[in-house]
Amino acid sequence: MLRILKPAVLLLPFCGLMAGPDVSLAQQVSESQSQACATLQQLRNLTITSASIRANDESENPYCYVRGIISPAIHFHVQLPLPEHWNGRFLQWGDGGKDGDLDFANHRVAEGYAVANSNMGHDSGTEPGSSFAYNNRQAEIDFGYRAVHLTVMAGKTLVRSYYRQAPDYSYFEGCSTGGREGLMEAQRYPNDFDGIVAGAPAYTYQALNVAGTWLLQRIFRDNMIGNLAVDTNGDGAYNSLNLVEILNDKVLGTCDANDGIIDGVIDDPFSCEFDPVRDLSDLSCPTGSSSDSCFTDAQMQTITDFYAGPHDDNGVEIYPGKLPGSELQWIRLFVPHAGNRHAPSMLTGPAGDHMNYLFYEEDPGVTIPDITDSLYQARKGGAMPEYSWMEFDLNDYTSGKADLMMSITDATDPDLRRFLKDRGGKLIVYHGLVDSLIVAESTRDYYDDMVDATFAGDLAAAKNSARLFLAPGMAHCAGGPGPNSWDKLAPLVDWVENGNAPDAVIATHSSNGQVDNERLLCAVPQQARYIGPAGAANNPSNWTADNFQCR
Ligand SMILES: [Ca+2]
Ligand SMILES: [Ca+2]
Ligand SMILES: [Ca+2]
Repeated sequence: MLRILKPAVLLLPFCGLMAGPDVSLAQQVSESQSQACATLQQLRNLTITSASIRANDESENPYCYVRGIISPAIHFHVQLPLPEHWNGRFLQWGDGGKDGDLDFANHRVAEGYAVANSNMGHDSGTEPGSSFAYNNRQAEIDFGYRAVHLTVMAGKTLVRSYYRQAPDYSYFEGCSTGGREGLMEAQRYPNDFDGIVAGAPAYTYQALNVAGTWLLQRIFRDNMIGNLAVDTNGDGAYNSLNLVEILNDKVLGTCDANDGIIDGVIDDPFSCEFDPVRDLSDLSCPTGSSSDSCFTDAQMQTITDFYAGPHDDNGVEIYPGKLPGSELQWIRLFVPHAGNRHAPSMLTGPAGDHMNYLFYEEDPGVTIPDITDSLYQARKGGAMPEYSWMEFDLNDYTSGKADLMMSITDATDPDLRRFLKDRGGKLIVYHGLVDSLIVAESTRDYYDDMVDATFAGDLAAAKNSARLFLAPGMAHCAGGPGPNSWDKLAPLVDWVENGNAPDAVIATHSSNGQVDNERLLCAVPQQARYIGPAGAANNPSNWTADNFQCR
């Protein structure tokens, strides 16, 4: 064995130089450049576990890749462009979902940013979903706010050591959980960044998980009596999604044209007056029957619940309902059907185990064996009692049982004076109007509250520091029937460094790689109005940014 192993070991360095990606790395990086990166392992007061040159699949330029640990369980990494490629900026890259891993932002590294990200204090490989938070307050605090801030501190320390200067500017970019992180930073650590872009922020973290769990309960109730997918041949598989399509068609028929353009997108869903009971009355099923072309009373109740959102037994709204026009987004997230094996992504993802581990001060129990089994009776007692999402009582939210966890996970403080005024920071918030995971109405509410608390209600003054962009037809952070793609960071950098406040950004929608719709997204309260060729607003060839104006 030794005879075979020995030459192989001796050959390894040569293999590294003569084959694979290391060839180009060796050619591009000098010994002193490699050494400058590796030296970061010696940094005092930080636990650095590795530092070496790496290739970037988004760039021809390799970069210095650093990993480290912050006690007790935060793992972080920093992507440092070589000194001659650094643009002088630090970027904290936001996380998604419950995170638990290291996220790369190779495209930003290619642009010259020094980028940091953490696992938020837990490893999703060993503790998937919310399970990291089972009787673990430290992990909850790290997930809530501590991991991001300390990663920023570590990242800036590495920047100073590697480039021998502090970053000229520091930014945060993220969506969803990343959006929550951005607002959390603005509220708790106002000196970390010069600019923050927070997309679809999960900032009312507990309330939105109440909403997700409750909507699952509504659609799974009584063995799925109100399911919006239909089992058309009685074989137990909910195979048809026709009713959701009909509902969406009805909503678009009521409100799509209100903005002057029939394009499958409702520019202002807040003013869309769609009443399912009234507007679907001609489509109710004859008593006792069911098909995929009519709505039963139970299905009508589900639809009403989705638009209304969760309220406690005293009628207090816990979270806004879904906006009209978002119906097709409900399918993937909430509707059990054959195409998702009756396991919608809200159940297998964020809401399925949230109440087990991340909601109560003391966790009520572990997840049931099969999370999709809504009829399962959780076993109580013993060392590992079970708890099913079906038994969650939303009154626990308003009665204060989530108060401790809200103080850790929620980023609801509307007073941003320290960040926006004392620090002079800039904030861009964006949210898609057909986002059905996190509802844009909640983000609009935060922006309004922030204007009140930080600028005494003066919107014009607020817009000098913080702008909100609502994207018609955009789903959760990306996708959807409306324009949903643009560079989220570039307008913020231009604002911070050149004083160019963004009145609008140009967003595109693509099908099969081709842009087929382009619009201005306007800073609230303005909206994009068509100013193109008269009488031709419905012609898709006129859906270009220069045919619109913010008003
Ligand atoms: Ca991460
Ligand atoms: Ca429209
Ligand atoms: Ca817990």
